[in-house]
Amino acid sequence: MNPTPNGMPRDSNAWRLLAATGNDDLISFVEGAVELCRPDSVFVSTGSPEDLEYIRGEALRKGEELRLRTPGHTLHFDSPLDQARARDDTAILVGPGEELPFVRTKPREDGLREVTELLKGSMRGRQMYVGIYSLGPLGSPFSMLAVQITDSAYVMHSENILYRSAYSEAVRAGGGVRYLKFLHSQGELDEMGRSRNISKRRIYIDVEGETVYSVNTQYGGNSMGLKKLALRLTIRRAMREGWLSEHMFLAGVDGPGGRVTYFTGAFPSMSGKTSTAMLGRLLGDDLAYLRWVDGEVRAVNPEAGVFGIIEGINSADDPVIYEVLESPGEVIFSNVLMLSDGGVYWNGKDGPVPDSGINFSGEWHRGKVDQSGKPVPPSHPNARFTVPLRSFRNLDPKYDDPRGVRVDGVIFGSRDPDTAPPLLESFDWSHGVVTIAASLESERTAAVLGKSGEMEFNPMANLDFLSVPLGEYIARYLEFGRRGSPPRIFGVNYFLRGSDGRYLNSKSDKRVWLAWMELRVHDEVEPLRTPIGLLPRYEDLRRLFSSVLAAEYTREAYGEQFAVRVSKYLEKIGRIVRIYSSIGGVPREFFEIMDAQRRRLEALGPVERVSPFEFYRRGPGR
Ligand code: SPV
Ligand code: MN
Repeated sequence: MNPTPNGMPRDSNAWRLLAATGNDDLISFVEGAVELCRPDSVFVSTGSPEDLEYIRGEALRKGEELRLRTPGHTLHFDSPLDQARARDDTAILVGPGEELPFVRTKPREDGLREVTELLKGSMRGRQMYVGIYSLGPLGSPFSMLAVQITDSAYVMHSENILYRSAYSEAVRAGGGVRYLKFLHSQGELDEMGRSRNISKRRIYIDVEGETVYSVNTQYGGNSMGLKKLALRLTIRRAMREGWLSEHMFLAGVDGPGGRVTYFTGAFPSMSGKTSTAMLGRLLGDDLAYLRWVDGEVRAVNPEAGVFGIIEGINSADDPVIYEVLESPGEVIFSNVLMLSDGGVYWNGKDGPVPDSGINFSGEWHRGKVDQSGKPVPPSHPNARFTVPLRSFRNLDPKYDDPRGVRVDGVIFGSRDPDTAPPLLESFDWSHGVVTIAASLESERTAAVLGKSGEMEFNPMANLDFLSVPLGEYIARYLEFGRRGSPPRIFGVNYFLRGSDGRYLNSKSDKRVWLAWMELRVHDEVEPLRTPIGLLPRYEDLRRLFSSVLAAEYTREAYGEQFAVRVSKYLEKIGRIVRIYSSIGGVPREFFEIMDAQRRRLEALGPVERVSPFEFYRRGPGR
């Protein structure tokens, strides 16, 4: 089939499937993409088992994925220059005069012109795949319909795993729905099937048209529209409509007496989000939509799978994920080391480092260095696995409930070496939003291109995706909490270091933190009031370390971990207030709360830190 310049042949199956939706906006989007990209043919997926199988087969046949030894396992490689989200090539397209602090923007007309030029004829000789998905459980008031167009079977295969196919829903919904729209092309490929023109990689988010264009890239975070590209669009919808679209996991935590309490948690990429979600009853590991429903905050996961970081996953620390990665079943590995026996290895996997294999850099052997003499690890630090949620044995049956689950706690995690304690609770919603969530700073990791290790301001772990002015986003967050009795807000930091540079906590300590938060939500444990918020008390942690981990917890460990780092906190307040003073639309309440926190800390005197036991003596404080 050769599409005419005027779009798809009317006698094609693809056309019939599209026309059946009766949605003009959807149809003209696909037709426009066909005209622009000039594919040889168009495949519209209905999400049927046959259609899903067809895409799996295409990914293998075209070499976008390689078959591995374990049934259902495949492997995909991205270009060495295309291993993470590309901030510098990503922009939000804005109208005249519109400004978004901290986020790359580009004038809308220029951006559309540029990306249209790059997409022109990009699918010649290829098939175009069209997938329709629901972000969120089918038929849920939380959910939105989205359409992905791509010339990559790997991208469509990934989205078939990560999202709920919704073709029938689209037919039912008809012309009345507004789709989120995504158009992706890998662009020209090199001999290994990787995007060749990485210097012309562009990811442009047209918020006005609720359409995202992505070209000359394959890495999932840049190419899969429904993940982080959709997040830019849904944040805007959420703000308009009074709900929250967040970079958060969603999980249930078991409490006493068979009780399950649900939490969401926002962490910058590679800072413990997935591993925290895995400790509980999993509903989602990356994204959550939160809404007020009948007087309570409820949430769903827009996704149906996990695109997770594989580095460091081993059977002791991450038994649930490890089991999935070692068992037959649908898994796409990306950018790990492929061994000659069809197995894979990733950095930190159980067992010895293999001698050789093939990885994102080509042939690999132990000791390999790159052009600059730097060692090339077996797998890229941002190597990933893509699996359906239903593969996890800790999946919560409510993950697909159209009503979502009631959220009682919201956790914000940072990767902070020297300021935030391992765990704290805010005094209330506003205090948490301002001093924990909006003040989040974290070390940069390999999940975005650039130098790892530098501290970055990352409010709500959502900064990369903020398509709305930060000041307004904060204002909406504060308002959200005033509409009823909101969830508790907690801060966690798994990366606090001692003066010798060593981490003060072990990986398993987060189980104890979760247990404490679960009890706090139900007011079953007393907190310690300090100037920065509510800390756990030593006696309670000692009891929980013993019951949860069968471990001892010493007064010394507690004293060191939970000291209030006064001078560091004051510096942080200075930095954060400077940032928010430089942008518009920040509510006055924000500065008042920061000021009050500063005054409480200053009242402690010119000290570097104060032991938590000091606050026992001072009584409940103010
Ligand atoms: C993250 O980096 O936050 C991810 C993976 O969840 S990506 O799709 O690249 O955003
Ligand atoms: Mn993420």
